[in-house]
Amino acid sequence: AIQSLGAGAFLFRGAALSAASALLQAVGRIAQSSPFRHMVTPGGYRMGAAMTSCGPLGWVTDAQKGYRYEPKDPQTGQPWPAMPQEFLALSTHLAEQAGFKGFVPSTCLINRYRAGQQMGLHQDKDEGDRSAPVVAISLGLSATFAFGGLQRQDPVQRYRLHHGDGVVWGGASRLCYHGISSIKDDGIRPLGLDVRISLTFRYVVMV
Ligand code: MD3
Ligand code: FE
Repeated sequence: AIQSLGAGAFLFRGAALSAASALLQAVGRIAQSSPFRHMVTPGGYRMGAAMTSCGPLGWVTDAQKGYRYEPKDPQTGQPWPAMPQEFLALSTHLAEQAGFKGFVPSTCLINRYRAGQQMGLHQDKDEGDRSAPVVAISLGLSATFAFGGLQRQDPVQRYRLHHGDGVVWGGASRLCYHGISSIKDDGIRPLGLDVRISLTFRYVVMV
């Protein structure tokens, strides 16, 4: 079932359910090479979600240089782990179903939230090319996703995202403010996970 969340935004309930355990195994392998870490914003705040990346580029931030994409993991000095084939296949497939043909992500940013962690309202605008959508897959604990407008003060709509759900954000939704409310561990732990993992796929052009 595909649900429209607004211009260019689509929710695919359960789209990653059958692939979920393979995706999580791949996340485990990626994290062995490039571990999850809490990065620091340009303003000096430690981020709540722990992050890692795979693919040709990875999103990083630190207090010195701020938000950017890097071809190597600054923590290991090595290139990011390769994008697993099943990541590529699923993200390209979901993008196509949402009307974005030929989506090939440059990176998958992997966010890991423990209970009590959140991600404040923000825009994703470090990617250079904003005609490509962002594709996101939720695994593990459920989350409440807040989806606003082009201005921070615009009203938000809230959606629950569950294990296996996929979302595509393109077109007019691409630059909308969004965030994740504090994660609750309600005891419903798909595949035994006591964390939420989100896979966010982006196409990045370095200028
Ligand atoms: C809507 N991650 O990594 S994924 C992020 O669940 C991020 O970890 C959240 O926001 C998470 O930047 C939300 C869904 C998502 C991702 C990108 C978007 C929604 C978006 C870009 C534009 C609009
Ligand atoms: Fe975001």
